[in-house]
Amino acid sequence: MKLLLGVVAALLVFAAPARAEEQLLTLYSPPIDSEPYVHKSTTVVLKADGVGAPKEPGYVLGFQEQALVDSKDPDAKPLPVSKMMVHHFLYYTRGRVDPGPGGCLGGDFLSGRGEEHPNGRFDAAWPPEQRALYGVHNVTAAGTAPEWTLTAMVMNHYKQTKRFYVRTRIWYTTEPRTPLYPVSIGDCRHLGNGMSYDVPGGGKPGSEFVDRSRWTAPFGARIIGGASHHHGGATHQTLSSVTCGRTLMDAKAYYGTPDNIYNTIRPILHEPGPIANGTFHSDQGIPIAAGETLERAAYHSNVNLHVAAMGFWVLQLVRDDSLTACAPMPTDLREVFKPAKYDQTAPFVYDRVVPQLAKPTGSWKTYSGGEVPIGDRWFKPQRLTSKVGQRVTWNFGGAEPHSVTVANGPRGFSSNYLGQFGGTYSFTPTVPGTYRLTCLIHPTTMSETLKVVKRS
Ligand SMILES: [Cu+2]
Repeated sequence: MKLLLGVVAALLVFAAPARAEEQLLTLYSPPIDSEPYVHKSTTVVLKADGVGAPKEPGYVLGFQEQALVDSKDPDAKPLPVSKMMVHHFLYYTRGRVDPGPGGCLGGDFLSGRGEEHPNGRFDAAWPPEQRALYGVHNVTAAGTAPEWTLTAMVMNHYKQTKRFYVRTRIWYTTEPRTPLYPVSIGDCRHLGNGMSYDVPGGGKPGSEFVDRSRWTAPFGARIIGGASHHHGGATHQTLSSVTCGRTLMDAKAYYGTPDNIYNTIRPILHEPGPIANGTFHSDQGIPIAAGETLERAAYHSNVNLHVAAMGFWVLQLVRDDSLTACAPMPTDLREVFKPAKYDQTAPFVYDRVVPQLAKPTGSWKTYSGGEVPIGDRWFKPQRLTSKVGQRVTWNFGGAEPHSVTVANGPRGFSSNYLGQFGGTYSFTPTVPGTYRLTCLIHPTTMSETLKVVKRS
C-alpha cells in the first residue's frame, strides 16, 4: 500500500506541466533598533539564506510588500504610520551579473520604498502578466544567490526605543525570465548628498525651482515601469525624450488633505512629504532607442524653503534592440498608486513651517571666522550672529552622525541630510534674517539660531 501511494505520488509529480512557477517569499531583516525621534539611517546585510534574501539564484519578479513590523508572526500588521514613519528603504544586491545600466544608485540597486508609499504595498506596480515574462536576475558570477543589503531610515514616534524588522514579500522564480533592469535617473552629482538638494525658497508667488538632468540610453529598451521619487515643495516631475521631442511621463506629487496623518503627526520633525508620486506602468513599454537622450525635470515650489529635497525616477527597462527611433508611444500607459483622496486645493500652498523643536539658550556670540563645533547632541554656541556674505563653517565632531539644517528662516540650506561624521560644512548667507537651525538626525534635541545682519 505504501509503495502504491508512492507510485501515485510520483505520477502526480510527473503529470504536472512544466511551468515557470512563481513563489511568494516572505523575508525578514535582522532586528533594527530605532531611538525615539532620531532619524538615523541603518544598513543591514540580508543573507542569502532564504530568511533575509532568496537562497537559490533566480529572478526577482516583483516586490509585493516592504513593511515595518515588530513581530515575525506572518499575520503581524505593519506598524502604523502614526508611530513609525518610513523615510526610505533601499534594497541592493551585492554583485549580481548583468546589472544593466544602473543609474545613480548603481547596478546593484533593486527596489525601495519612500514616504510616498504610506502602506508599503506594491502589487499594482508588478502585475502578473509582467511577472510571467520579466525579472531582475538574482545571481552572482559564481552562480550563487547574492547577499542583499537594506538601508532603512525611519522616524520613531514612540516615546521609547523601538525594535523592528523590515518584512519584505517578493515574487520569485528559479525559472528563466527576460532580464528586467531597474535604472535610477537623476542628477548623479547629488549622490554624495544622498541624492538630495536644497530648494532655497524666497521666490515670488508661483515661482519654481527646477532640478534637471539628462541620461542617454546605452541600448534600445522599453520602459515598462516608471516611478517618480520627488519631495520638497514638489509639484511634478517629467521624463522627456530630447531626441524625439516628446514627454514620456509626467508625475504629479500628491499631498495629503489637512486631516491626513502626514499633516497631523506631532511633533513635526520635517516637512511632510507627498502621500504619492506619479507611478506608471505599460505592458507594451515606452520605446527608447540606443543613443536616445532623456531629460528629467523635477519641479518644486520656490516660495518657501525646502531642505533635503529630491527628484529622481526609477525606471524598469527591458532591453529591445529591434526598436526604431521614436517609435509610437504605447497605448496602455497607465498610472498606478494614484490616491483616492488627496489635497486638490489650487494653487496648493507649500507653507508648512517646520518648527525648531529645541529652544536655543545662552548668550549671543558673534561669528568671527573659524569653525563652529557640532558634537554629540549639541551645537555650540546655540545663538550666533554673522553678516551677509560672511561664510560660516561648521565642524562635525562626535561619534554620531549630525547635520546642520535650516528648520525655518529666510532661505534653506542643509549639510548632508543623512548626517556626517567629521569634516566641515559651509554656507554663505546672502539674505539677512533669523535662520533657525536643527539637526535632521536629532531634531528634538539639537538647535542653534543664526542671526544674519546686513553689512554695515
Ligand atoms: Cu544630530
